[in-house]
Amino acid sequence: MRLGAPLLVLGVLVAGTTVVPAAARAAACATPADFDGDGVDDVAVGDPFGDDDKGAVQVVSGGKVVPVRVPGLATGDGFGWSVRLADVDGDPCADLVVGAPYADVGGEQDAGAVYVVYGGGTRAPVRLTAAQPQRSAHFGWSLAARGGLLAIGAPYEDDKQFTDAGALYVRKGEGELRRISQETVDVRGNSELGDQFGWSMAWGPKNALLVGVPYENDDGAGRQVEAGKINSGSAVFLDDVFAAKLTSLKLDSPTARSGDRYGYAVAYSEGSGYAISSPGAGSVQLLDPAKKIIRTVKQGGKDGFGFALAASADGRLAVGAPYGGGVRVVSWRDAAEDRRLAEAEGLFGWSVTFSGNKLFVGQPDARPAGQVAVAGRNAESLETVRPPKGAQFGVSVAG
Ligand SMILES: [Ca+2]
Ligand SMILES: [Ca+2]
Ligand SMILES: [Ca+2]
Ligand SMILES: [Ca+2]
Repeated sequence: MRLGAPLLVLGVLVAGTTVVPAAARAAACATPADFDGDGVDDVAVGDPFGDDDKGAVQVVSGGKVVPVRVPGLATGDGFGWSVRLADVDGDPCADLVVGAPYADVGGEQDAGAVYVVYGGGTRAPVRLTAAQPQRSAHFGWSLAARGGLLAIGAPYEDDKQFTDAGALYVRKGEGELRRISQETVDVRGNSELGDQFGWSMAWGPKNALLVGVPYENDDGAGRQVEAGKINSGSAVFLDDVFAAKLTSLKLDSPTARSGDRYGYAVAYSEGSGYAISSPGAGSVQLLDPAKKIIRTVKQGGKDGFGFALAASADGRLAVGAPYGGGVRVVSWRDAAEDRRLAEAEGLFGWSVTFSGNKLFVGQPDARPAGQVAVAGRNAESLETVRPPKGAQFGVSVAG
């Protein structure tokens, strides 16, 4: 199959009706990670500066690299800055959730939008925005999705008078978005200048959500600004984001050092537990499902270790260190299983995701237009996926 062959046919919205091509109607998605209905698990790759700077997402399916189209993108939208693969609507096909955090919404510059692109080609894409779009909130900067659960980060959203304190939005199925910030009743912590609550998120068991707040300052109780340990970071566990009365737990940076950015990336693997990174310190905490810290993996802070995290279904964690530190794969259960992929060019490890037994690693700065490296579970050599056309292919990856 030729790279870039336009095989993916999405529903096209024409004058308010969805026109479904006959070929698309026949799509029968065979696995939970099959988006295009060819029976092969897919991985989505974001290129937010691709397609003449509107942003692009390509689906890697077997040997094919196929662009995903949505109508109405504008220059500078950053479509593909974040991406997740999940079955949002409960049909047999996986769907894509794509952030466009620089999209202008209702006249508000860079408020941000998120697209749900349904797999199988039977439904038109849906665009989600905040109920009150705010200039430079960057809604869609971060995403977490599992089945019908969707969380959307807007870490640059102002909360009350606190600039860039951050907020997140959650929904179940196709219901309304619920907004949560540190000022929401019973969420631990306070909104403060530049906290960037919602920078990272991971769904835990049931409706639990782990939220990274990497630019939080460790400054004791109460609300203080520009004091204490600047950008030491924190992480907030929300037990059930749809409960009428929220309950939560806040963990502060274990190092309490300025610039460690605890919570920069977070992950969860069912049955194994949570992971929370501190790229400034170059460390990643592994916690069990009861949120007890069981292990801290360290590599030092010079190479951005913990910049990106991805959890596999079988209890492995990939840790990206894109500034020259390669990627490490560690296990919640057994330290002897640790493995390392050597450093490679182009911000190798900027993004990571598992798909079945394979690990996909973004190299968005690789020449000429970014690439993604694919590692088999035990294979020594990496395969490389490149887009037919692009700018920084691999800024985000999702399997
Ligand atoms: Ca597929
Ligand atoms: Ca679906
Ligand atoms: Ca814009
Ligand atoms: Ca705070």
